[in-house]
Amino acid sequence: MIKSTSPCLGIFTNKPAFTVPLHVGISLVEPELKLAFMQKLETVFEDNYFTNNGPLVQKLEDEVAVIHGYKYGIAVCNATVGLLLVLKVSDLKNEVILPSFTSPATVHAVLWQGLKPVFCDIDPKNLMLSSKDVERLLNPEVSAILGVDIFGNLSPIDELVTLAQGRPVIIDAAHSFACKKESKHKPAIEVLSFHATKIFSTFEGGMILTDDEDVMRELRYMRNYGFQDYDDIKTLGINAKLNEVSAAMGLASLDFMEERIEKLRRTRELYIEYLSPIEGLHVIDINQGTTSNYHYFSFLVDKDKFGIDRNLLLKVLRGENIMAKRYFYPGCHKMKLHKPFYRDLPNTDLVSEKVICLPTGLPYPEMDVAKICKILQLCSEHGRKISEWDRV
Ligand code: T4K
Repeated sequence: MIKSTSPCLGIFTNKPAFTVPLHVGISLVEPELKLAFMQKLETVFEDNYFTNNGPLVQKLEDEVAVIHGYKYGIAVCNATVGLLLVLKVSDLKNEVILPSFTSPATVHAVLWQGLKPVFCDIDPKNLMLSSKDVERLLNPEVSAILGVDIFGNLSPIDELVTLAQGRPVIIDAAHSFACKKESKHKPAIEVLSFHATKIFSTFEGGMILTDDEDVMRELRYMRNYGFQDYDDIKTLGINAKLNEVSAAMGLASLDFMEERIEKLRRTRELYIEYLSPIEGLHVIDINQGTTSNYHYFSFLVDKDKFGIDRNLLLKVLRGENIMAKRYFYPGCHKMKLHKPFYRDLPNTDLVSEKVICLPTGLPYPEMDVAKICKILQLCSEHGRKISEWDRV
């Protein structure tokens, strides 16, 4: 029953603001991109070459490595398996420091290698590993630092390399395709994700980036069952290859990246403009000096000032077909499987209880952002009414 005093929200009216769901992470595929992909697909069939280090995979590796300033790119079937190979090739022992505020994929790569994850807290301003906590956790058992670039921000690489004292610093760069920042040091290895929900997608896929020729060679054997030549196995391998259809999508997408990033930058600007008058919403900053890809737009919800908490806000937004996400909740240290590795992580807890990501790959950014922010405005004005609805 709709009461006349209820705000005009989907949870009361059963009429969502958007008829087609808006998803976090999914970028609208440009019609021209579809066409470019279909053309590349033709060449895959003409060549009759579908996988096993094909010509399109090789071209994609070269182009993505250049974008990120690395000598070598090693395309893989997804970032999780990419991380797994990287941890194996790095010959690590005992402990690896990593954030808990990440996808379980990062933690599971560590566990698959029989290593012990040591969960580190984050800086709540930019969600990157807290250098102070890394320093506290370093001990002779730690063999690597695994940083995670979150939401288009980049890990504090100079600080991490200095703290690591010769141990490899590996970066899970699943979120940071085409992000850049001036720095003195470079990670030993980075791993990008090309999942369908990423700014640059090959449907499923990923790429390992490195400057080390030996590591590159070893990784190429590892992703192909360990084969160094016909009938000659050099190392323990797996099937981690990227196929030519995925590579075709990647190559076609490269031409659209600049425009897509600019559209996302503008979308972020609009969100910030419309949300700034609303109390209790704290946008996660992009670090100064970082050129982001602006693919994720995230903020923290302060219930006392905003009127409702993050979880209730999620329900309201879903009632409008705005499929917002609470990346990453709970922190990995609070997941049942990871219980043996639990540590108190106050900043991670604070962020994962309050964080929310809004859709960014919008069909009509100017109109859609205004409409989404209007809903947030209504939430802040009618917190009590919405909480009553939730209690029933
Ligand atoms: N490291 C980090 C920091 C990561 O975030 C991830 C993955 C990894 C490593 C591992 O990368 P990969 O091994 O995947 O290469 C999604 C993605 O599946 C996952 O790749 C990603 N992180 C994570 C942050 O997001 P879910 O469980 O949130 O996806 P899902 O199915 O809920 O999709 C999100 C929204 O998009 C939904 O509203 C549905 C919609 N959607 C999804 C797909 C796949 C579509 O509209 N079309 C689609 O094709 O994990």
